[in-house]
Parts: sequence; C-alpha cells; structure tokens
Amino acid sequence: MKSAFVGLGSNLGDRRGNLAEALRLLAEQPGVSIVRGSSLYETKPVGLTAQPDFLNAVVELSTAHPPPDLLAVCLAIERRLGRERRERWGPRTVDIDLLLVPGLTWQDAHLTLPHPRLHERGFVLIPFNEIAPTATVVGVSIAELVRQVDNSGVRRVAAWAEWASARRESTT
Ligand code: GSY
Repeated sequence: MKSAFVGLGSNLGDRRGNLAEALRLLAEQPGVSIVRGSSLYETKPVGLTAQPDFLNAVVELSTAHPPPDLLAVCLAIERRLGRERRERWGPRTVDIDLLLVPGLTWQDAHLTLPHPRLHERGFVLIPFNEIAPTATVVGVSIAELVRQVDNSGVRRVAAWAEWASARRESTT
C-alpha cells in the first residue's frame, strides 16, 4: 500500500454534500482507504474567475493502485457525481485531482505527478499543509511552499470531522 494525496473541489450544487459523497465513494473502492483529511476551505476561483466560489480540501489515501488506476477510480467517481467535462476551467460538481504520491514521479498523456500546478495554488497548499507539512514536492516541503503562496481568498469553514460526514442533498 502506498500513500497518495488527492485534492477535492466543488463549486456546483450541494458543494459540501458532493465532497462528502466523493469521500464515501473513495472509501468504498477496493484497495483504497482514507488515512486523514483536511478541514474544508471556501476559496475564490483561480483561473476562470467568473464562476462560483469553491469548497476545497486535501485527503491522504492509502492505496494498492498504481497512479493510472487511481486516476481511473477518481474519474469514475467524478462522473458518478454528475461531473461533465464541458469546459476545462469551468464549474464542477466535484473534482478529484491526484496531487502527490510521495517518492514517485509520473508523466504520461493523462497524468503528471506531482501535480504540475500544486506549488502555486493556495486552495491546495493550505489544506495540504494541515495534514502533511513535511511531504515534499521536488525536494521542497509543503510547509515551505505554503509560506510562499498567496493565501487571500482561502477561508476555513469546517473541521474534517464536521464536513466528512455531511449527507448529500438529493438531486432528484
Ligand atoms: O483544479 C481544480 C479546479 N479549480 C479550482 C478549485 O478547485 N478551487 C479554486 N479556488 N479555483 C479553482 N480553479 C479550478 S480550475
């Protein structure tokens, strides 16, 4: 089993429920378990700014899957929760990004590890620093990276124990 860090985000519908449901579905997968998770943060959109605010968190998994299989698991959960990849930077019910598998780099047409924009995103680094400040990205700790990032627009809204158990509002 290997440790893997994923970033979760949602800015459509029942945002908190979407993230809690994504977590539940991840925990149900054979060969995947949840180790720990960050608080939940409300964050201003980065990239395409004319869209609703996100809720973001970072979660550590323990997994038997190699990165491409774990990516497939994440994409299947996104689809199950209603994500349609219409617009690359646009709003989404749920986004599950593979961020880091400590000690491993990966590069193919579908996946790059560590995540190529991890080091510049406050909405990733701030929750990441809560659960794994000593994890390193190309030799630099998350604690060091978080000191250099713009943290405006990132606001803590719920503790892990509080949001991880949220129930998703019915969409039918
Ligand atoms: O890459 C994840 C999707 N995303 C986000 C996000 O999750 N949070 C914030 N604050 N901005 C974002 N822009 C994109 S794209």
